[in-house]
Amino acid sequence: MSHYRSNLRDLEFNLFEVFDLAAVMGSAPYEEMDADTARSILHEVDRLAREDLAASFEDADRNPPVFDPATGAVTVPESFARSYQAWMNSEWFRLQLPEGLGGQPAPAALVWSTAELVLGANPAIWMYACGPSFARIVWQNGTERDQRIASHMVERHWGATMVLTEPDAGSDVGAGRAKAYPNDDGTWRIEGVKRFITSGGHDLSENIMHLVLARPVGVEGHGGPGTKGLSMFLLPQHHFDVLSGELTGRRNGVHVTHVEKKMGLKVSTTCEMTFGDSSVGGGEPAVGWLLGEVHDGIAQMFQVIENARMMVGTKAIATLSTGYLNALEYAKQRVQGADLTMAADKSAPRVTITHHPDVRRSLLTQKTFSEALRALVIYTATFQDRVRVAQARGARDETAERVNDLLLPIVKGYGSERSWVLLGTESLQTFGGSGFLQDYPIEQYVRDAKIDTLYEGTTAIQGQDLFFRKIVKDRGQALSHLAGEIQAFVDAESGNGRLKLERELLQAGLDDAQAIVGAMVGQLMSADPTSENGDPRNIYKVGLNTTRLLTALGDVVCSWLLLRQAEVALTRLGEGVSAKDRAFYEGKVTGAQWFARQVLPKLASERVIAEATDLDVMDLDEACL
Ligand code: ST9
Repeated sequence: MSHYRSNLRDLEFNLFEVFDLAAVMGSAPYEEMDADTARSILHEVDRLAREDLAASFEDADRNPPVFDPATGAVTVPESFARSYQAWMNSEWFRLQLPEGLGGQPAPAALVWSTAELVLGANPAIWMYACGPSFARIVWQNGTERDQRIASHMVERHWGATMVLTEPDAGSDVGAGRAKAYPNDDGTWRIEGVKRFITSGGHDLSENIMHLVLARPVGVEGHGGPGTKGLSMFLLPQHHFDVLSGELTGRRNGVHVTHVEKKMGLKVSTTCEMTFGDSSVGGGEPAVGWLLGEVHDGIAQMFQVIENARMMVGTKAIATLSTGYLNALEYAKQRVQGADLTMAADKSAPRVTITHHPDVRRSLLTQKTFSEALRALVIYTATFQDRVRVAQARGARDETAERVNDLLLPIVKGYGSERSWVLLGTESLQTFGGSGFLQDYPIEQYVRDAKIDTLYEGTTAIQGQDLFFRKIVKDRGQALSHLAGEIQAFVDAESGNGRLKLERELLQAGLDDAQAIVGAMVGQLMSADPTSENGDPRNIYKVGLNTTRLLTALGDVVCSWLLLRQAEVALTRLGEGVSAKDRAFYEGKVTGAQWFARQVLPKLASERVIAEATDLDVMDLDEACL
């Protein structure tokens, strides 16, 4: 049996019992999908994930890819290559693609559920396999030529990368210095060095398409400072015939010049890439095509980033979930100590650690956070589906667009923080000292999960994005919608009275989170120098609270989603169910109650802290730090 423990039952519960996936299937753009097909896809991907994909998880960590500095070649371990090819050969990646690009469109909620299975089994597979989803962005934004290129990317299983980061431009993408020079034939020549490029080099596909941000030079009115001066270019690793997709045998001047040595996720190559340097490789120029218009670069790259942020949040929860299920399995068979009620009796029978209150606390904490975060991912995906269903009708669902935007930093920022911390402090801890050993997968989970709080925008960036862009710039529209949904749940009197206390706790949690938003808006307004007593430094008060807000809103939304699940579970229990289902649904009700009672009361103190924010920390001399 592999390391991976999936939770198909909970995925199906979310998709079919809570969020009614069936409602979006059977009509455009998901005409070909129905509930039976969706279930069989999930089961098939689950089997593939637990068996073929998970098989190389450990080996690929112990024997990471090898980089040859003399040739720039990167070789991934054979075991991993087999798992990767099993995924690509299954062709399930077509579920993410529109029909025009050879896809078999499936609802986003289903796609992200399959993503959870792959990411939980062996996360780097999903990341190396992102060529088709990047092709989708090329296809959406490109000319006829670019659409042909996108089609080659899909049909020939090419890899792809997102190339933004530079040694001095990490969170601050607008500080990037890579330059783009126009050639006479309409192509562009790129020069510069990029860093932290995921999947930049490997031997898993015949070609890799790099989506590169660079600043055009020598073109009047273009290439100004900041992110808005960046354009997006398509640069293949190997040149190819645009009509047929066949490689021409010529190398492009895009070279891996270093592969990082990392704490975790070791099989995923993180590369330094050098573009168009005459002293590197064969000294070839790095030549590519501009995608769309010259000023579109950052907006286009954010289409990739939004998917990637959703992917990171899904990866985080996938790892937490398998961490929890591994810990649960261990706890159920690990005998240690006597029951606490008999602790004084040294001859009392020894019991499994599931009998100990602190282990129960830990297991329920792991269970409820992993199930809440799964619900958060799928709930967010339902808004992506609303957007696509409207588009298929030739319309726009602006509310769904806004709410999806609002939820993305929570999925990514809150999801990754909660998962990484719980994996380290609760899942690993359940194993006692054994958790520290390589005999169990948990230590690798912890190492592999840490990156989720870092790449694709750190937690600090997610907090800022949430407040400044998704709440202030949005004028609170998405937040009001979400708060309205939660309020409606609080006000409804279903759940046969069993969730009464939890509804009250949810009301208090919602009030606290909204009060934190209110305090921050007040701090922002008091930073306006044109207002009476306005002091620009008060913006620091906002900055001191953005991560707090991210966490507080995450807690409220997650608690609400668990309570929604509990309400469904209570209905099912009332209808009469099998013993196995009874345990599942009872677990849902008790879990939701536990989460509301353990997590929500803490928001009152977060509110007090946010409201009392002053500038002492910012006034402190650096020497005192
Ligand atoms: C990295 C790689 O970390 C990690 C692993 C990659 C794995 C790849 C695999 C991916 C798989 C994907 C799977 C897909 C599956 C698909 C399934 C489908 C069902 N939202 O605020 P301003 C735009 S790579 C949207 O002034 P600054 C917007 O155009 C490195 N757009 O920012 C805006 O213009 P406007 C990752 C946004 O001060 C413009 O930017 N690096 C958003 O200039 C300027 O905005 C990072 O993530 C948004 N949230 O720049 C960078 N925000 O306002 C982190 C901005 O007119 N840094 N735009 O609309 C940041 O995010 C910074 O805040 C900054 C600041 C760069 C945006």
